[in-house]
Amino acid sequence: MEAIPRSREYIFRTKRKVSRTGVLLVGIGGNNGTTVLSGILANQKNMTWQTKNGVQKANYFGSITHAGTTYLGINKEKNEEIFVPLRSLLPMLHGNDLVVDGWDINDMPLDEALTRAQVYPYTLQEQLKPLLKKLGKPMKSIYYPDFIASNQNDRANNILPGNKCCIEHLTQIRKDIRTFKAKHKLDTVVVLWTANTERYCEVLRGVHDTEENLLRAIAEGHKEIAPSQMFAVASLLEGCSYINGSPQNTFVPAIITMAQQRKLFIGGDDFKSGQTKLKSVLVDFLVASGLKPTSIVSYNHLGNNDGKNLIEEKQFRSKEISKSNVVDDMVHSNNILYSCPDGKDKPDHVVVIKYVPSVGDSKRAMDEYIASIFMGGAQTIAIHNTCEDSLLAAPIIIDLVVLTELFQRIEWKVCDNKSNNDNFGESLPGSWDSFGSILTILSFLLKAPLVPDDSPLVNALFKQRGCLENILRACAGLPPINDMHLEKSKG
Ligand code: NAI
Ligand code: DG6
Repeated sequence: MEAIPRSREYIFRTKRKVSRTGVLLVGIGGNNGTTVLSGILANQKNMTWQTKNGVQKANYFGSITHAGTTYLGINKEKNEEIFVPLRSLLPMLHGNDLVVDGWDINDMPLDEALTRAQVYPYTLQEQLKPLLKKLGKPMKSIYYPDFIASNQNDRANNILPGNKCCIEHLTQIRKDIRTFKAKHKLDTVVVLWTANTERYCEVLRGVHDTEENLLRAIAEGHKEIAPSQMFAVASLLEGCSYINGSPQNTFVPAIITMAQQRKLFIGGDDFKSGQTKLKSVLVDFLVASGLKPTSIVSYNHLGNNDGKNLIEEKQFRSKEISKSNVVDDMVHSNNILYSCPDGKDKPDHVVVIKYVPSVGDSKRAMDEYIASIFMGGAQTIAIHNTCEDSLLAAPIIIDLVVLTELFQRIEWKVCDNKSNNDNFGESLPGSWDSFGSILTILSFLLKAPLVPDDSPLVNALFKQRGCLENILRACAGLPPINDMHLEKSKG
């Protein structure tokens, strides 16, 4: 192969005024919904609470935009590495500034839903409850029973009339978005799905392919239109970006085109919290070291309502797909280890999820990795990861909103006069343009990143972080991190 070095200059510009932003959560009464809402309230009020280990303060740990840093360089005097908060690079929303509301098919008031979630310690719950009580109940939602597990039926007591899609549902959701925006005098609203995992919809020509067909199918009450698609359509029609925190295939071609035509963002799918984050680091480490993963087996058990919903085959299948495709890029990156052209030597990858009510939100994830090593040896790594699932997901939700708002303010172009005129066969913006509607830059936060057809799918966690970090750095006029450390070389 021959590679020809070329250079090209890009210019980025960022509007500095942060928009007043609200987030509407679909599924606000669930574990993630109440955890993220309460976490923001606790931070806004600087809450502290007593634990057996001492006093705990509210924080935003787990949020890359609030607790992540970036390397700035070394100082002259001592050759020390200097790191600065990632959020100091560009004007960014703060979690405390977010206005939150949402819908749920269950009418439990939010203060009671906080208790139901069993995520926060009792003493913190007691401080949060009066604040949540003032917020009352979630807005009524739409419920098409075929899309989530039948065991959720008894939760569905806060729903708009009708059990299949219709224009009235779309109209009401759009009205809710407009009312929320006006009530809080917001510039920007992001709608985010953190409701139950739905089954995949069957993607049909004449239904899911164009905006016109989709809107007609909605009006006709087509059975393959999922509630999540209704929310996505309503959001885009209201000029709002839409994020999918669950694994289902909400983003059918018509919805992608709707976003592209309106220059709005969509991002998904499925929050990447614990087990998958670790997997996308561990497999990267093995493959990058020249070790060949041959089997990956991931067991989970959890006892929250998410686990209950995933008991049923179709909902489990959505999650299984999203959890299983997360090592493909790393396997593909090394054809020395994986040399079979038909992919027959890909690692075996099995995902098991079991519902065990007594562990509640405290999910157990057990993984076994076997890798083929030097001279036919085998390395087995076993991991046991215990954590409140919602405490990992909540800061990710905040990041998704903060970054979506930020990327709405960024534009870029290729600088004509300094670029090589040859565009290497690519179509690149010569005039100011925003990022494409499919917000791939959010991949670090999502298990099954949605990418445009012509873009590579990257799952390796630190490549995803590098993409995000380096784009933020570029916008601030800093070079990408290259880890060559030439700046430290004295010789
Ligand atoms: P949850 O079951 O506690 O909350 C979901 C809420 O959505 C429930 O209150 C339910 O009543 C509501 N709901 C269901 N259908 C609805 C609809 N059509 N409209 C409005 N509300 C509806 O589940 P949890 O733990 O909050 O998780 C939420 C989603 O996030 C699940 O799909 C889960 O798979 C996904 N997820 C969670 C992660 C985590 O670490 N907690 C990570 C990755 C994804
Ligand atoms: C059991 O796997 C339930 C799921 O909702 C997960 O807890 C969730 O998707 C988080 O998965 P991960 O792999 O990102 O930790």
